[in-house]
Amino acid sequence: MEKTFIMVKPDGVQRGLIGEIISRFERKGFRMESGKLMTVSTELAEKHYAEHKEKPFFGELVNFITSGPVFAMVWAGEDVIATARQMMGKTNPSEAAPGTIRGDYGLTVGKNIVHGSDSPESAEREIQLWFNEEELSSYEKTIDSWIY
Ligand code: RTP
Ligand code: MG
Repeated sequence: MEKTFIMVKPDGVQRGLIGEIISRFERKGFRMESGKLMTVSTELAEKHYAEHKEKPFFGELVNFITSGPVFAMVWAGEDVIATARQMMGKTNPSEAAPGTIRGDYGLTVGKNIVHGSDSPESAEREIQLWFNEEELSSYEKTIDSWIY
């Protein structure tokens, strides 16, 4: 089953949107496999956003992501990487469609509420970077045997 790394960024945590974001992915039918509230070190932030190292906004990006707690998660499901990106909307909230997380709640490109891996390679890399082995649990939903 495909897996992706999703993170509620510091602005999403401060605005009380952790539950709302979890709800959207849950209701869609995806399965959360790991999740934790944590403060991000500069080292982790720089590794996570390494692809943007040369960009003019890199310093600002690292400062922002380390500015307060984030909620880091692993989600599983068929095509979850691309579907989660669709559900998040475009990077710049002013271009993100209504109905997407960034379209509904984002204000500026620097504070756009949520992160999601952009490819299978990124997902693999980011899950390994943010979670250790004991924190990663895969499970099957057994609800069909509980209700009818
Ligand atoms: P993310 O990695 O956070 O999920 O966002 P993304 O894939 O949609 O966008 P990406 O190109 O990877 O950019 C990473 C984050 O950098 C900030 N950014 N600022 N000031 C700017 O022009 C600018 N451009 C990008 C955004 O917060 C973006 O989420
Ligand atoms: Mg990105």
